[in-house]
Order: sequence, then C-alpha cells, then structure tokens
Amino acid sequence: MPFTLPPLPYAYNALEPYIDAQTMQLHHDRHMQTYVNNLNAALEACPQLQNCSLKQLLLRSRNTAILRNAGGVYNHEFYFLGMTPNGSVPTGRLATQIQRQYGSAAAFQAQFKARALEVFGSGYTWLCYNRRGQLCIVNTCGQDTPLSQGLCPLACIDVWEHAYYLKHFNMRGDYIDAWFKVANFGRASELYG
Ligand code: MN3
Repeated sequence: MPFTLPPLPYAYNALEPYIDAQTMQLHHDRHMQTYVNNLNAALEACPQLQNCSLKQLLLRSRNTAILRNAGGVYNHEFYFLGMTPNGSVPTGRLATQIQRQYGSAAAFQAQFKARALEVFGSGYTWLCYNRRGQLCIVNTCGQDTPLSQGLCPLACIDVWEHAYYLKHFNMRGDYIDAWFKVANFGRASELYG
C-alpha cells in the first residue's frame, strides 16, 4: 500500500494486429488504473490490511470493495503478463500434461475457447492447476479469482467487452482466436514448473 500500476512489459502496439494499441492503452492505463486507485481508496479505511500483498488480500479479506478491486488488479496483471508479441507455446511439463489430459494442443485450445465463449456477461477464462497438479479450465465472474477456489492460475483471458470491442466488436470468438496468437504459454510453462 499504496499499490501502483505495473507497466506493460511490451509496447501498446506490440500485440498488433491481434489486439490493437488503442484497446491495450485504454485497458491498461484506464481500466486497470481504476482498480488500483479504488483498491488504495478502500484500503485507507482498513489500516490492518495495508501491509498485505495482493494475494494475501484476496485470500484473507472479506471486504467486498477490497476483494473486487484487488481481484481487478490481480486478474489484469495476470492477463497482461500472459501475452507476448508473437505468442509462445507450452513447453516441458505443461506441454506433456496438456497432451495427457486433453489429447493435443489443438484439442486443449478448442476446449479453452468453448469455455471462454460460455462466460456470461463479464469475466475470465483460466488455465489453472489443482493441488494434485492436474490442469483445469475454469471461468470466473466479474473480478473473482481462481485463488478463492484453491487453484493456481497459469494463464487467463479477459473476456470483458472492453478487452476486444474496439477491434473485434461483438465477435468474442474472433478475439479468443486472436488472443491465442499472442498468449504467453512460455510463462505458463514456467509457472507450472
Ligand atoms: Mn479488463
């Protein structure tokens, strides 16, 4: 406390033509900044939580404003770090486990896309693993996080309309396909270990 907006690890236009610069700028500088500001404002009234990390807040707090805004910061950070120019594919243990559980990378991608199309309203689709190391694809609503389900996230796509409307309009499926071109599954592979 206070939390600050982490910079994007690439330029606004680095994910073109899949995700446009204007969307990235608005999404990061305005939407994510708002969650940071609102989280800091909510924490002002809770001095006992001011030394907590984002993850600790998400696991310990019962305050709705703190949970929503900490979730907004956590989820957006995960989303932005989870993309990279030109994308990267799963490697090592993650590649092996995807093969084992889903049959192939293409089958995994098809299941992930189907789940992301199912998100009703605003939310995220995540690739996570559970305590036994098994992969799972889960959807979360609003700014809920998979941490509250005891899962460890590896990758996520933000399917709130602000993530894609300027370029892809209402075509969420096109945006999901575009996201796969820039998804950083190299990072997910490192997180899986
Ligand atoms: Mn968003």
